[in-house]
Amino acid sequence: MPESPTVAAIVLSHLRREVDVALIDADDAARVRCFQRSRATEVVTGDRVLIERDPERPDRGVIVEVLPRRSLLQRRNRSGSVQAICANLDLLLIIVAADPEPHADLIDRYLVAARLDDLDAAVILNKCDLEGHRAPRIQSLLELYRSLDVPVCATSAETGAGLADLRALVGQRTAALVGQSGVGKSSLLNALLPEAGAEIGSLTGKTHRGHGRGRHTTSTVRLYPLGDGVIIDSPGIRELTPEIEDPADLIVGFPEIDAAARHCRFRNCRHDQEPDCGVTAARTAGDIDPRRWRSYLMLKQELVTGRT
Ligand SMILES: Nc1nc2c(ncn2[C@@H]2O[C@H](COP(=O)(O)OP(=O)(O)OP(=O)(O)O)[C@@H](O)[C@H]2O)c(=O)[nH]1
Ligand SMILES: [Mg+2]
Ligand SMILES: [Zn+2]
Repeated sequence: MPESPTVAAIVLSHLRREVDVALIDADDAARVRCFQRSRATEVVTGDRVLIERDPERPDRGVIVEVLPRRSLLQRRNRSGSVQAICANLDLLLIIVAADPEPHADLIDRYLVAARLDDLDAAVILNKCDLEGHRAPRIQSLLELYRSLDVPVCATSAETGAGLADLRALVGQRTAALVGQSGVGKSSLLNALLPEAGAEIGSLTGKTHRGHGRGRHTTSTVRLYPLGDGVIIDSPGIRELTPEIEDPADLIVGFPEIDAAARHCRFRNCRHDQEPDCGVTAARTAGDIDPRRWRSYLMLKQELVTGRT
């Protein structure tokens, strides 16, 4: 029997060894459930792959090759192992809301991951229909990221405010909705793409004990075509340790600290007790946000101890 020819496809989602893909450049844009041959590169949502369709059942296939990735968003698990989140991203949409209260350090960590992977990033304040978004702590948080040249936009999945801006921001790119649980990532996806029909957390659930904490509604990373671009919904997370080979590279996610460090007298300055330290000077002058500094130190500590 002749082998069936391989066709190109994009990975929509994957659960264990079952991978759902959509054919690229095929007349029918068919969806095919594929299995991965063991010992092959572990596929991840967003991967471009070559598949062989089952001649008997065209909705079934086998992944024969994972094509080279232009980016790979990864995190380090508590156990220390590296987990891939999605491949071939261009843009990280870091979603926050006044409720649940933002974990600012998580935003910093996403920005580090984005910089290291050469992705663009934006901070999106969703639920802007809620009064709480006007609170000074929320506004000053957004102001901080604006000052670091991170695009910031406000949306409401509920009223539709800002959705046109969000759609324009994605444009022809591949963007992932990331952030804490309960901020409205899946709600934004559904608002942009009603046919996505993603499950969203119930209001009663979210007002329960453990609000936005133990409760995660979305459980898999899933990709959807959005106009000429692509949007990926992902499960909410509480913690993120970006995968960084050299802890010294962490600084790319903290451009204000990096800029100040250029004024240190010593090249290997630890910005601690050293004389003529540019970072200490900038912190004293109030040019480095104290929370950002703590966030940087904590992440650095984590990366260093995680390796010993
Ligand atoms: N008021 C208001 N509520 C919203 C908005 N967007 C989402 N919500 C509500 O917030 C809750 C959580 O929404 P989800 O879309 O499930 O949140 P998620 O970020 O996908 O959560 P996970 O899948 O657990 O990561 C739901 O009760 C939504 O109805 C919004 O713009 N305004
Ligand atoms: Mg969700
Ligand atoms: Zn220094």
